Amino acid sequence: MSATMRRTLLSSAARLQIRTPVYTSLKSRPLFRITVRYSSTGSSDECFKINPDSITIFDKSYPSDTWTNVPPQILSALPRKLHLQPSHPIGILRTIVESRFPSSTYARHNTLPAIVSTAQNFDSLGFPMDHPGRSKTDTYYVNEKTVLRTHTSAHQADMFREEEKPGFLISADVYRRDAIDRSHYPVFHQMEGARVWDRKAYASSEELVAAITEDINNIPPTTFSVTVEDPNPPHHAERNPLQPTHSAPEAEAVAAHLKRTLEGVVAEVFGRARQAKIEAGLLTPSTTEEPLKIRWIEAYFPFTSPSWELEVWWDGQWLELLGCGVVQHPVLSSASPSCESKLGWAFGLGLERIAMVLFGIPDIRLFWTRDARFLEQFGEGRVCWFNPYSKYPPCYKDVAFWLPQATEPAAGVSAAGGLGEMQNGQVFHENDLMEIVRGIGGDLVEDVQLIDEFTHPKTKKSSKCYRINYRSMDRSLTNEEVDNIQEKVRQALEKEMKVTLR
Ligand code: FA5
Ligand code: MG
Repeated sequence: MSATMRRTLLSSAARLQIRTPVYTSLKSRPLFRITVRYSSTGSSDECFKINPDSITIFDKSYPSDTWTNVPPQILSALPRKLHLQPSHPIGILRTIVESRFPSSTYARHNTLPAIVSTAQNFDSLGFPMDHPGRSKTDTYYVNEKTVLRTHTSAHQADMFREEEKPGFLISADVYRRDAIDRSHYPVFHQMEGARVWDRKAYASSEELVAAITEDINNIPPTTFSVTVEDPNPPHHAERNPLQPTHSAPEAEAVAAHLKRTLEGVVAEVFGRARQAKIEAGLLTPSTTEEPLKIRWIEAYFPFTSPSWELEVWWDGQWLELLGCGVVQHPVLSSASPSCESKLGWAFGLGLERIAMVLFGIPDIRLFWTRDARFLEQFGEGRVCWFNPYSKYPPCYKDVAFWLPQATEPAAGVSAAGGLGEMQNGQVFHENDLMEIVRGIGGDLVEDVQLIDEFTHPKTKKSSKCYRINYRSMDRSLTNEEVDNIQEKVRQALEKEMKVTLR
């Protein structure tokens, strides 16, 4: 293969590794803007209506503008609230996590509205203006100042301001434009937790540290054992710095409380998962004698420092469960003057990823099915191993195209207005392709993978080939039906993304 011709065949494992987490990367990407217009309006039983100049959602009207990019099928998910259904795997898991947090200390918030301001979702948390998470390619905008929350952290500042208890727990649906595969869906559920201490209640920093350390004893014990790897120092001047407002012993005490709390959550959840596997005959009881293995790794979030991610060793690989850290003092002090004297921790965990291993659910789309064969397998307060009712045959179709040539971005579009990958003067953002495929194929799309890309040595034009894998959760698809969808996808890619089909 010549040096000028770049041709890569990417396995799905490699694709997973190259994807960067939304809120941990700060890489800057060149300007790119795409406008996808959706003409459909919600049917009469929908909670929304898309009008020419506005969107009405739950009877509230939002003027639309050049930022508006939220499509009807995403708005349709707003009333589902899987985390509030007591017999749904997401609701069952939410309740298990809650059981680790005494309600006397941690207030519960499970019905906060999904439509938030950019101030709540980004500004209150100290996201820089050029953070990729603000981009239209990553976030669903109702309009310039209004988004579907991309994480439960959007409510942190409000909770710090309003909540009288020293801690809170939130569970909620969150929305992100993202890849399509078995573990990514544009709507998923998160739980946010936080705990603060007020310096004013203590005579000295030593007393504060002693009180936080004493509180570790109040964390409820678990019957399941875990081994914890925590190879890094509790903070590091460059990689994971202390905040200027915290002494080392203060930050270390807060971090220890945070880590012991979350280790308890993981021990409980994965201990129950093992039991369910034994009951299903998938594990021998002797395996339970090996403790679960979890590890802490250093991370970055704009709203915590130091920060970590927690991973669990499961089925032969490390699985990322959550992000957390010591709350950035400006998040507290800007929330309210009464929070100026406080310090504490926060975490955010993804419920789907955990529920998939807890219940043995092989595909993230299953959480959204209304098929009784799925729903009837689960009961309130019970963890059981999912018994697949059937697996229908997959059908894949490839689409190959040349990328469009770059055009000047429209005047007045900020750097956050659309970020794309620039290749030899051609622009392309994969999430826009994912969104088009999802908009047409809906839940019939199992995954979409880049299988081939190269740059022509003479023209320098770049080509990409994506494989779209179609499979229904509930029935067999006909070839004709899939051909039909694929043709619509091809037309939409040509029209909306200005690619040249090959
Ligand atoms: C956040 O969303 C931060 N708000 C977490 C946080 C809260 C950090 C408080 C510090 C303090 P992140 O983007 O990594 O971080 O997502 C958190 C978790 O959500 C991930 O660990 C993962 O379990 C889950 N998650 C993220 N993206 C998806 C997705 N597309 N589908 C399913 N689960 C996802
Ligand atoms: Mg992450």
